[in-house]
Amino acid sequence: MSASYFAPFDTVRFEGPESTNDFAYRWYDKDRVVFGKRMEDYLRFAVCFWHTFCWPGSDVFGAGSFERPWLAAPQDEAAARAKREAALSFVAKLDLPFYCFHDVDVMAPADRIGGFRDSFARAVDHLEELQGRYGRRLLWGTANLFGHPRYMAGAATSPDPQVYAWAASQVRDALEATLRLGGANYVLWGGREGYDTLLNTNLATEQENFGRFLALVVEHKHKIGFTGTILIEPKPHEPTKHQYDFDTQTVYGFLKRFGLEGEVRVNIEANHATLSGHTFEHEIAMARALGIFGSIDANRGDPQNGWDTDQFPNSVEDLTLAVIEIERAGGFTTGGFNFDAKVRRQSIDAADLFHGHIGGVDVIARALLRAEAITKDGQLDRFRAERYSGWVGEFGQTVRTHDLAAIADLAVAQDLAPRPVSGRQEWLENLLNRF
Ligand code: XUL
Ligand code: CO
Repeated sequence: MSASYFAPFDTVRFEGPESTNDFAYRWYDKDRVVFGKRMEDYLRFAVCFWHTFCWPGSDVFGAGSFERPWLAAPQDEAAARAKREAALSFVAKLDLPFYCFHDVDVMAPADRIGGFRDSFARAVDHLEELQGRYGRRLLWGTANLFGHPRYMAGAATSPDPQVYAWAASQVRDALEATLRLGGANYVLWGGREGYDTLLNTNLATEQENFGRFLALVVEHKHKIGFTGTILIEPKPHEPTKHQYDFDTQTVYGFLKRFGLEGEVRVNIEANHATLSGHTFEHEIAMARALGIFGSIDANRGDPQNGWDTDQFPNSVEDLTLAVIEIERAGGFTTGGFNFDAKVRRQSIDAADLFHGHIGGVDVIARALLRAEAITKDGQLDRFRAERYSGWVGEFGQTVRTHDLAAIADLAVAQDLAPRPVSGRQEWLENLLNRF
């Protein structure tokens, strides 16, 4: 009942921009070499469990609209198995290399801690078998520390130490499962790590506990020999009014405070960036500047909506700016592009899952080709280098290495009158539009 859901569809292949086949890639040619790497190895695409196989098409006003066979009641071990089968078969049908999951996405639900661990362990055994059968890999694993009511006041920032301990159990198991499944990264997204009202919140205690939790996760990672990257996924709010991992710069300050800036990187999600008032490319550029760029959750928001719509990316223009920043950061090491995106509630067919992913893959592949052309052309980078060239000259070096009074004296002695220089924004925008 599971793998057969996608049986009517052929494996999606590259057919080029002239193809008339809706189920083909027009730009994603996995073997084509871009920036010195095969596209598949550069982009490292992943399909996520939660939106694509777990979410039933519900919203705050209405019930699930999708008829996925594995979501039909009851949600027992057989249903979880069927979901896992369907998921890995779908990733193979898309011919994408990776997938991502939360513990609760892949297992039959269980409320008591012992049953929860057993159910998750069965899921991991099965996933290991499926990875072999379908030739797919794990980009990252994570624990869901936000869905169950026990986490409504936070997990690592809960006022209740018993909740903290439950979270520790989930993270230990999810981290060890990620290691066993050969996962490249482990993600922490703190959806409930924040507060709804200061009236009931002790910020200082919550921050201390949050920092210590992260330090314990890093310690355990080393203890078990996990060599992948620990990633924090920033988001400013939703579901909590104020989330502590607000954006990349905030996360960096937090990592510095707990001495973890060399241990943890960021997983940047496009629509989390826009919700925090930044652009997607700003967050990538900031992560690069701070040396903590890790991975990407690809999606988009809606300019008229202030919440997380998690739509599939569809702007080559936006993605080009993002890929330019990724390339400037040296490309991915353990990270990749995970589609943290869902089809719309009215997109109820299996075909819609293909259209969503194929579109997202092609938009990013096309952006990659544009970014390469822009980078090869060189004018953009040359302009930027020229703009800062004063800092590599003799005067700039002097300013860099002297104290405030010495720099001030220099300005006075030379009777400085620096001339304003155009930032050429329109010219730069025109330049980009030529590609
Ligand atoms: C929520 C979100 C999560 C994380 C993983 O907005 O993006 O799905 O990616 O917990
Ligand atoms: Co995400």
